[in-house]
Amino acid sequence: MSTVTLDWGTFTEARFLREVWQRKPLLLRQAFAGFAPLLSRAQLFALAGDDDVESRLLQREGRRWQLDHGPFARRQLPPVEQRNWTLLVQGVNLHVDAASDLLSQFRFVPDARLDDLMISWASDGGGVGPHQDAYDVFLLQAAGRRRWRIGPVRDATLQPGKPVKLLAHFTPEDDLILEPGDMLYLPPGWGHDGIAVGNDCMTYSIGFRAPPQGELLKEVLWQLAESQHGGPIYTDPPLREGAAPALLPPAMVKFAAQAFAKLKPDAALFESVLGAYLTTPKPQVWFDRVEATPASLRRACQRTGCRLDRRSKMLYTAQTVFLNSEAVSAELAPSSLLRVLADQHKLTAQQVKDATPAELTVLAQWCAQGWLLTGEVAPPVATKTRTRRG
Ligand SMILES: [Mn+2]
Repeated sequence: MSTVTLDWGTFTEARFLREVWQRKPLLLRQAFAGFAPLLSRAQLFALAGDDDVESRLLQREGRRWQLDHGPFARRQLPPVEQRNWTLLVQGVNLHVDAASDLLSQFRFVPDARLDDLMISWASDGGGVGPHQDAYDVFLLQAAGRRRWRIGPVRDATLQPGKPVKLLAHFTPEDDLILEPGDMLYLPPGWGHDGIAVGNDCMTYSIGFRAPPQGELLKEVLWQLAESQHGGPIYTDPPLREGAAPALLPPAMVKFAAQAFAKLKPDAALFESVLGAYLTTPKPQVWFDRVEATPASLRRACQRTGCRLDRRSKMLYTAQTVFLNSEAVSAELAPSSLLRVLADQHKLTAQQVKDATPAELTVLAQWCAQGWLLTGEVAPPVATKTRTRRG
């Protein structure tokens, strides 16, 4: 567990949510007083060398920017003394328990909004340039110092020909230097430009994604289209001799429009689509199956309780419970125990002992899939089967 906890100072969480969240930036000096980086520079660089980890390297020389995508062997990264480069490592919370624990301090925001913890390391002068994101973000200074210039974006024109999206006409309104433990909150679309002041600058970005409406629509439409799969096939109306061969038949256009008109989405469909979509594990996540009998996993859960793997995603609605893109069976949909697991990320041994047989069965199944962990060391016959989702 990270021992340093978020200190709102003169603010309170309630006041932050009421006055600041999604409205305006806020600098919290010493929000994490005494914060120590969760990973050393060497550990972070090693993580960027891992196939399962998403990382980017951005180097600047004057007005020239170069972007490369990881994984990076150590020798592929510039020397740390070289100025003006930064390494960005995404999804650190998927790989490091302490990072996952840090995110748990931000659960005053719904889990459905949480994206990840990104760690950026920068040499003196390093940064990603002036830009805006479709994210609410907390920028926690973990080591070294960073100068942030921030301001509303009045002109979203981008600099042409750059490998990253850089604002062409950014006019900052505030100029701040963050020291270790300081944290800056920015609402979506707020312009920002962070530059390392001195070497060994590490910034933790805790990002909350605001999904674009079109993206959610795409998921719903996809699901609806799948449900129409195997519908009628197109047949030609009576064809006439001498018709123009390249003309797209209006009957075919009408046929497609009819399929669309037949779609009848209801509220339950939106819930089930969003529940599955928003609990889909990140693309680079693979769970290791646990080779143990259901009975032994049930006993282990009862003895030690259980907790969600840090990569698992769990949400619920009034109707049902979702884990890693799957909804539970109708029998388990009303389970309050599974909702406790979703909110607490763990169940005590006593809570598991009070579980119904159906609840206990599904907990053991999730343990076998590697989605849920017992307090016991994994059985010795661990496994070669890797499954993305069960
Ligand atoms: Mn940003």
